[in-house]
Parts: sequence; C-alpha cells; structure tokens
Amino acid sequence: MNAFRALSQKETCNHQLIAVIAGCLLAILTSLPAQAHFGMVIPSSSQVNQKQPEVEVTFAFAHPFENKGMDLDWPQTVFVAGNNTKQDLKGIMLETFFLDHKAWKLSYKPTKPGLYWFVMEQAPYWEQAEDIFIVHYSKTIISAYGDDQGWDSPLGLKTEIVPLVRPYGNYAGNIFSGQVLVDNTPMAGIDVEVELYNQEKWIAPTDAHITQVVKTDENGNFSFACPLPGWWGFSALTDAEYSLKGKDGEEKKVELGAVIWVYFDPNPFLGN
Ligand SMILES: [Cu+2]
Repeated sequence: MNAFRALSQKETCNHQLIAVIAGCLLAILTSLPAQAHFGMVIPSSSQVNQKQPEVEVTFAFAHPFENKGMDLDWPQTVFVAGNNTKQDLKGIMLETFFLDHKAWKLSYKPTKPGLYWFVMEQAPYWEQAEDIFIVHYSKTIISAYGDDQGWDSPLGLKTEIVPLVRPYGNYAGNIFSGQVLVDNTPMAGIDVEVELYNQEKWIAPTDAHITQVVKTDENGNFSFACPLPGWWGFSALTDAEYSLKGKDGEEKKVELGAVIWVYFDPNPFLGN
C-alpha cells in the first residue's frame, strides 16, 4: 500500500515536471518569432539649434518594430565623433529603462556648429535562440546649428554603414542609401535588415513586414524607401572572423551588425 502510494506520488511529480517543461517550451517557441535585433542609438532630436541646444541620447538593444526590449549590458564603447574630435561618453551615461529593459542614456550639448555622430559598440550579447553572440556597432548623427559637412565620411568602425543620403532632414517616403563597410572594405551581397522603431504601434500585415531586407550590390551599396515617418534602423549583418567561448565552453559564432538610425519626418504635403 505504502509502496503503491509512493509510486503514484512520484508519477504525479513526473507529470507535473513534464507539464512545466512543456509549458516552458511553449513559452520559448511562442516568443520565438525571433525578429531582428537592433542596437539602438536614439537622440531626442536629430537637429540642434538655439531653441533646443541639448539632446538626450538613449542607448538600447531591442526588436524595435515589436517594441520588445532586451537588457543592454554596459557597452564596450560609447563616444561622440565629429568636428575632428572623438570624446568618450561612458563617464556621463546613466542607467535607464527602454521598453522595460536595462538601457543607458546621456545628455549632450554641442558647443559649436557641426555634425556629431553618437556611436555605441555593445558588449557581446549571448542569443540563446540562435546559439550565437551578437555585437552591434550602432550610430546616429545630429546636426548642430545647421552644419552640413562631412556626414558621408566613415568613422573607421570595425563595421559601419556610411550614408549616401544625408541622414537627417528627410521625409517619410524618401529613399535611404548607404554603403556597408567591414574593416573599411565594401561588403557585396550581404543582407541589410530594416525596421521601423514602431512607436505608433502599427500592426504589420504579415510577420515578413516586421523586418524588411535589402541586399548590397557589388560595391556594398543598398537603397530602401522608408514608407512611414519615424526612426528607421538599418542593420548590415556579417560574421566576425573570431569566435567567443559560450557558457557551455564551446566556441560560438559572433554576428556583427553595422547599424545606423535615421529619422524621417512626416510628409506634410501628403498628410501622413
Ligand atoms: Cu532578442
């Protein structure tokens, strides 16, 4: 009798365990629509003037169309570049939340006219679902007091998108073009993932619309017309030539992303 009861209790336990495991798997699978990851560098404005002399810049890691955040660890580097100077900004970063996840922010006041790139190299992010590490080099630009010179110059990052369209002062519907570089070499035939930071909470017609994809040509160039106003992120993905050791002790692939964020203003002539 006792033995029987013991056995049946054990069986109950096993069933509970199986139910818990099944529940976890379901949770993992349903959360899977693993849409694209984007390092995010989003300023409060892409232009600075007398009326609005300061910007707040947010650094985050997310699935921007779906408004899903991920925790962003303390980045490897964060700096501002432009006007022939480069200044480390990690000392003035404050922890914040972006889409309910750990992120970083800072305030910056350009002291003279010019173009200012804000750049973040994130610490390697372990993506369990894909069994890879992800490292994004993310950047955005602001123009201070109407300066217009030098937005088309590379910054010499490990990988980056060099704009071929001035990356501010654009309307929704305009085309954005850029060249993808890795170690200063144009990358032909690679995927550039495109997502809107979907603050309006648009519903995509299909899952395929969440992350749109465009390929680079033989010179590493791509073009994409942004149909809606807001911040658009472009992420050019390549495999690093190095690997990193995972928690299981195995060497894991590292995916590099060159990310640029560009703002497209509402087109006032179309009323969108
Ligand atoms: Cu993710």
